[in-house]
Amino acid sequence: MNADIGLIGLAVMGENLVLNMESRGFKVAVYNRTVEVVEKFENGRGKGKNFVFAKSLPEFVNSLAKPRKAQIMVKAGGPVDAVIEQLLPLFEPGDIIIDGGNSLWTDTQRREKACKEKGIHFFGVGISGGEEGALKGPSIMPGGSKEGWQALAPIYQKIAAVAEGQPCCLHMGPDGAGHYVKMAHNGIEYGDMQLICEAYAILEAALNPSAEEFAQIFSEWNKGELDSFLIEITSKIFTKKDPDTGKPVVDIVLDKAGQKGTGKWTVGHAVEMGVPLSVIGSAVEARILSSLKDERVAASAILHGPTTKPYEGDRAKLIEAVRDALYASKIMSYAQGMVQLGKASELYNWGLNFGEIASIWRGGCIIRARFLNRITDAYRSNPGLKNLMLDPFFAEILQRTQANWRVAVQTAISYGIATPAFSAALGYFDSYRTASLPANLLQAQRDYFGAHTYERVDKPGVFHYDWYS
Ligand code: NBP
Repeated sequence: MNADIGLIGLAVMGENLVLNMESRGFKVAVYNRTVEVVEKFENGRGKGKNFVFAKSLPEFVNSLAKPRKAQIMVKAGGPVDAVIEQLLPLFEPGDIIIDGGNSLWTDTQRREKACKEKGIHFFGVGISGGEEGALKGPSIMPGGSKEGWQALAPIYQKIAAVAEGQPCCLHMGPDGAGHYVKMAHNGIEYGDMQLICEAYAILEAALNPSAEEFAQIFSEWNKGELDSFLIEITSKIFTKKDPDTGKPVVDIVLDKAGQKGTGKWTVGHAVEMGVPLSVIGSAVEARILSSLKDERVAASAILHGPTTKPYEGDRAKLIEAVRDALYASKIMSYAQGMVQLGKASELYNWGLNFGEIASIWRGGCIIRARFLNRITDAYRSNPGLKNLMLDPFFAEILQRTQANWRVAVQTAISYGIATPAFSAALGYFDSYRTASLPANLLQAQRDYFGAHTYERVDKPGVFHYDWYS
């Protein structure tokens, strides 16, 4: 009974996480439903290391030091409930069950409540960084009781990535807070990826750079404000050649994007709470549209875009404009994501700390980026910041980049290139900074057909006009 922690589910993520834990000095018990997987690990990557290779759940539970800590790392949904059900009769009050998968936050809330009734702490822990991050140091977003966190912090803060000397793991709040923050992180990841793809699409349509030139453009961008994991891997993608054809790999990959669901959850809940999440929404829809490959191919023979000429302007200036548009649009995406987190925090009384959230995304995770330091600073200096665009640092960037942002979107429009996320980001900026929107006409329409009433600009009260007289 001396394993510091146990983990159930030795698939890609689980295996790498336990190797990470063991490498930091922890003794880890491991178990997997299909026991052969444990045996394979015992004779493979886990051989000779400080693990308890449990072949049954009772053996696994009995090997854990008290209070027992068991992390579930199985497929989200029913499998998590199945494992909890098997663990509960073997656990005692004070023990801790952790779900480290991508679970829906409402499932986590339900599970936390059920475990609490039995005196057991339940933690929903978001883990980002893919298999590489799991092994070398991910960004970790834990949600659960303060008391349980005291017991878990020494382990999770030691296996997490480190950014600016700080572990990328802080207690997010109670019950579903950690899984919610992870979900919002995934939504932002969708936005970042789509924005990069749109930058690529505009440049390709207007300038048709070679793969080597694209690699150079992205690698240059990665040296400045856009410095991030996703820009870095994008520059590397353009350098890879397909061994069969000798063509750039990017040119032989089919343009049909997949998705696992966290983007849809993020957008769905934002809409439910009345939070605009147009950049991430466009990114989710862009993946859906991309998946309609056959329909798009058929439509391309019927519906034609504008007749275009080779770009006649300055190439370097257009590249700069697209870079600025990407940066400004990215700021909009994070601004919307942070507003969503704020609204969810109010709704569930989580007390989320946005400076801390931005700080733990600076390392280990897919959206890690230099500008997260600035977001951290923005919320640290003004925890009540209503919208990231109002922070003086970001307001200045938006002022400085907006002319180029418009050039990039105009160029896309003139070439008939779809840039839904760039356009949605600009639309959000223009709407948010506008004192008078055309919603006066909208209210008049609502009042006309449905007697929904309206307010006036010149006096208080609620009014209805007799439109049909
Ligand atoms: P998978 O999501 O592919 O799940 C496979 C694991 O689930 C196996 O260990 C399997 O056991 C176990 N399992 C299943 Br399926 N049904 C079970 C059941 N009813 N009872 C017990 N065990 C069951 O693994 P993964 O890709 O490592 O991801 C784990 C979690 O981490 C997921 O929630 C995922 O969304 C999340 N995540 C993944 C990544 C990533 O990059 N892959 C990144 C971040 C988070 P078996 O061997 O007996 O079939």
